[in-house]
Amino acid sequence: MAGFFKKLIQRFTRRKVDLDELEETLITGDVGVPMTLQILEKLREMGRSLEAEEVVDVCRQEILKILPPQTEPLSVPAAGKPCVILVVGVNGTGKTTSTAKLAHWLRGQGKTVMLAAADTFRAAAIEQLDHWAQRLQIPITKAQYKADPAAVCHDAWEAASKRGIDYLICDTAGRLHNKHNLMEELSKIERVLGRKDPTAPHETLLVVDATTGSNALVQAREFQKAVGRLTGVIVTKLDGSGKGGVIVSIQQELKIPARFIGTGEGPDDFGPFESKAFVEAVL
Ligand SMILES: Nc1nc2c(ncn2[C@@H]2O[C@H](COP(=O)(O)OP(=O)(O)O)[C@@H](O)[C@H]2O)c(=O)[nH]1
Ligand SMILES: [Mg+2]
Repeated sequence: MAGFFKKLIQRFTRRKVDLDELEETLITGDVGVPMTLQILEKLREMGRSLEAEEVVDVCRQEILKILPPQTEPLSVPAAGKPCVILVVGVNGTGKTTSTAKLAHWLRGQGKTVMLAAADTFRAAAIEQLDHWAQRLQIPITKAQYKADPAAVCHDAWEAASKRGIDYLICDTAGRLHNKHNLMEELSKIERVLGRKDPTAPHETLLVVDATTGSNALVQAREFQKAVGRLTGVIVTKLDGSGKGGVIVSIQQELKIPARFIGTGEGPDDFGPFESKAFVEAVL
């Protein structure tokens, strides 16, 4: 993973860091304007020209200041009721894959899990999640193509609750081009789940694709506005791209923490977000 810190060090070998160039590098690294300004101000305060390694250290420290310290990656289920996680986001970001990976990860933590195929808008989405469920041997609740997604979540909740399942993870549709319907659909899912358990859904996780850069920030803004209670972000496709700066801008602007990261297409290419590892290895 060649992150932009590494590129920065390469770029400024054998010469002092030029702050205008640094500004451009930070902006293209998707950390956002506020963080870029914060870093530049810090460097100006230091009042001397710096080597690239020192600059990278300052960047890391400033970014770590705004990322939340390590917390539990997910809410804990209350006795007798599943902890419900809604997985939302634009098509192609990795919702279905992340739903499966998250289930697999939770099971690795000794939890029981059920999947709900609530993206009924595309037949392929139901098949894709079902395929993962078979492969990973995880129970799934699914319905026909074009079935009511809220009804799927309702039935899944009933089944999960009856079986004493710890976590119910609902994969949802992501057709942002029909935003109004999508948002209506999500609020209906929330209402239906809320009738089963007033505290559900416990988590609404937005999936964003790191390689889309600042588009991910725009998506986070839109979903935050429409859904109103995103509890975290799953950032996918951090493998290979060296892009992950958007984690910083989403945290800083919207105060939504990254909770999990995806680093490949396999079930184990996934894990909790760790801020220190992130600034050291990903950026
Ligand atoms: N390289 C890589 N590919 C990913 C990752 N997460 C998902 N994908 C791929 O991205 C594509 C879209 O994923 P999918 O889960 O179907 O997205 P959805 O439309 O949001 O449900 C698939 O080809 C996935 O295998 C990741 O972390 N890394
Ligand atoms: Mg999908």
